[in-house]
Amino acid sequence: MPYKVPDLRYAYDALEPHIDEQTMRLHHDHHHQAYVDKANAALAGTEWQDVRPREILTRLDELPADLRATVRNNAGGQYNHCMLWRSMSPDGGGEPQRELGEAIAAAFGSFEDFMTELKEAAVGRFGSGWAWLVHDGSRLAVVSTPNQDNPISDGLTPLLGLDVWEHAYYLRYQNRRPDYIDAWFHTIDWEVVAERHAEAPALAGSVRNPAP
Ligand code: MN3
Repeated sequence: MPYKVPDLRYAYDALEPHIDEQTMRLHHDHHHQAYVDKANAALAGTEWQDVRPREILTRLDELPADLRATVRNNAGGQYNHCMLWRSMSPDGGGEPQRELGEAIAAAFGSFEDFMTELKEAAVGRFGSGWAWLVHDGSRLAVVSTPNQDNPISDGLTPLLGLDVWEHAYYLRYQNRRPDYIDAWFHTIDWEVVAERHAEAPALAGSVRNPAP
């Protein structure tokens, strides 16, 4: 099955004023679509065409050398953006509760300390890339990646990804990446992140110890 761009669960303007409608239209309909089209073109007719992005990204070293960079960038673009749209909500923001809230406090000291660390990772990412909240199999951590790389390729389980490509914010925030990040925090759907957190230990184990 070729990859496809999933429909948003909310209207393009539903994340206003934090993320503007025009950015959402361009980002979802054009930037994300371009990753999907390039991934499908690269994978068509190969033994990898029916393998889901999540699995491909854990097995990049098995890909033929002439496919690897294209698939890494574009299957990565597909996986990262599917995660991103699901992570945002018009009812987002606030703080995670219960197990995820406690795990964040245990790993970072407090929710505010976590926000500071994620923002520093995102602001400090030179050029294009992402900042992530990940589960490493035992606890939470913040990492950043260049381009469309996903932490899953390093054996980590991503729970939340913050897109700091200029296409994610330039129309409204121009060069003010920190202002975009502050606004984006108001869109995070912590219930979705909590669901990923609940599933994370099993997923991390399966990546580290793949079935034969
Ligand atoms: Mn993007």
